[in-house]
Amino acid sequence: MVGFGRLVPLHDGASGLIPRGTRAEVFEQIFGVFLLLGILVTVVVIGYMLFTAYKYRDGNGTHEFDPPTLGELPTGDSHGSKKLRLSFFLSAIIVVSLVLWTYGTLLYVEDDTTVEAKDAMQVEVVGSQFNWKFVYPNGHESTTLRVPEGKTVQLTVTSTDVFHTFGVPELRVKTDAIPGQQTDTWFIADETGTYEVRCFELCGAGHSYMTADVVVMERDEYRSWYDGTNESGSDSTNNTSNNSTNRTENSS
Ligand SMILES: [Cu+2]
Repeated sequence: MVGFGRLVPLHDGASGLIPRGTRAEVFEQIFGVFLLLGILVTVVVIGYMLFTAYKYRDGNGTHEFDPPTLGELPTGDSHGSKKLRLSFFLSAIIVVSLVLWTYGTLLYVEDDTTVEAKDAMQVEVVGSQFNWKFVYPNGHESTTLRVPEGKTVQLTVTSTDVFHTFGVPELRVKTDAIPGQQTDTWFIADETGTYEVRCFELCGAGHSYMTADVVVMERDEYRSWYDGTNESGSDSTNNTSNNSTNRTENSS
C-alpha cells in the first residue's frame, strides 16, 4: 500500500517544480507541500501571537510603548502598517504560487496526451447497477481488472444505466461513469497486489456492494495470463476457464 509515509518523494520522473510519476506520488507531493506550508503558517501565526501576547502583556501600569487609547484610529505611516503590508504581500505571493503550482500539477494528472505517448495499455470500464465490467483490447471481458505492475493503464469509463463513479482509492483514481459518455483516466500501479474498486456515486440500493478488484500482477505473469485470454478468442461472454474470479455480469 502506498501511504503517506514517504512524503514528497523525488525519484523517477520528478523533474523541476511540477511533480511527475504515478498518481499516488503526485497526490502525495501535493499533500506534502500543503502539510509543510500548513505547519509553517501555524508556527509563524501561533509564534507571533505568543510573542505579541508576552511583549504587550499587562504590567504594573508601566509601558515601554505608547498603547492606543479607546477610539483612536490607526495611522497609516506607523511601523505597524509596514508590517501589515509586508505580511499581506508575502501571503499573497505564497497563495498565488500555491494555486499555480497545484493547478499545473493537476493538469499533468489530467493530461491525456502525456499518457497516450507512453504506450499505455487500454481497458474499457463499464459500470452498471451494480457491478463493474472490464473489456480488454482483445475483447476479453472480466469483472476483475488485471494489470501489469509499473505500466500506464488508460481507462475509458462509461455506464449503461445511471451515473456511477469509478474509483480505486489506493491508486488515487476516480472518474465519473456517465451513460452515453466516455471519461478517460489513467494510473500506474507500482506494487503487485489487490486493490479495491468502489463506486463513489450513490446509484441505487446495491451501491455499497458495487465493488471489484484490481489485481496488479508481475509483468511476465500478466503477459501469460493475457495471452491465455487471447487464445480463447474474442468472445464477449464470460470466460470462466481463464478467470476463476468472474462473477455474474448481468444485471436485470
Ligand atoms: Cu454505482
